[in-house]
Amino acid sequence: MNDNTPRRVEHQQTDKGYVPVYTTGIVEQQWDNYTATEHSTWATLFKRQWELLQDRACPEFLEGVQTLGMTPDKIPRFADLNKQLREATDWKLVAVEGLLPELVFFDHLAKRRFPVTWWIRRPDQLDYIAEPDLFHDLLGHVPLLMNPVFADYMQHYGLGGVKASGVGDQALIQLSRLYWYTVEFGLIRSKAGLRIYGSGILSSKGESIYSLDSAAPNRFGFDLERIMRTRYRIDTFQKSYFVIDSFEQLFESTVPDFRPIYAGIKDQPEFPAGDVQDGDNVIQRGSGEGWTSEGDF
Ligand code: HBI
Ligand code: FE
Repeated sequence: MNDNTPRRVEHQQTDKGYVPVYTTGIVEQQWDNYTATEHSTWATLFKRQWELLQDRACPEFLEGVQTLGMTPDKIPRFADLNKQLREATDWKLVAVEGLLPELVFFDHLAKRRFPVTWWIRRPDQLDYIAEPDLFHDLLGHVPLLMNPVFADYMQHYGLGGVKASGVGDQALIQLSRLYWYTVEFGLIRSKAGLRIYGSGILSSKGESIYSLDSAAPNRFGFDLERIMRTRYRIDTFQKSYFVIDSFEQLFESTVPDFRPIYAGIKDQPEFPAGDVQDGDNVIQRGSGEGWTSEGDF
């Protein structure tokens, strides 16, 4: 056991009873085993998003892709990306099979390791896949880890997760909403207008267009407590987006101790994904067109 051991882990039944399984979930990327089809899936998805994102993604993302040297030719080798990441922000990618137990995931982030799913989606899943794959993890999450302020936010988020797991399940749900509405589906104001920084949008053709252009969703100014009380969609485009002014604003939101916030909102009602409340910082009120009422997570 070393200092990479998470504090609370899964248990497994053995002939000695239930024993903790200490696992980081880390595997090898095994780059040589990718098939021509898999490289070609990367190429298709990368070209399509790169073109679409030129005037939609925030400048920090576009710069990150270029400095990392990601190209459509081949699925990137994590070891190559790690050289650039190490120099820029001292983050490191580790290959994993997929979703990790929450605390294991938080523990990686807290140590500036980002878990990247090693496998890529099948050719019939180009437009939608329910779980994170290599394309979502690499193109969606990794370029912004080259930005020092965003990189620090991600580490602090992980540290907050480790702490929240000692507070209780409600705190973990509230914290996961922060991840969802920032890291996965966040929008940011830039000099050139509204831009995307959330990985779930950056890796989706449909939502890259919808999140900025559609009149259907609400767009609110960033509000930590509001986010922590807001449910979200996992299998449709979002009904609400939260817009930050800068990555500094995002980082500063994770500096305070969240415990008084968890305590303060513990007995307050949560909000449906698409609702607008009195006192909301509304940038654009959604038309709600095309929404289904059921299905908030
Ligand atoms: N594991 N590999 C991986 N990637 C994630 O984004 C991830 C995870 N485990 C848990 C998790 N996300 C969620 O709990 C977030 O809300 C933090
Ligand atoms: Fe993600």
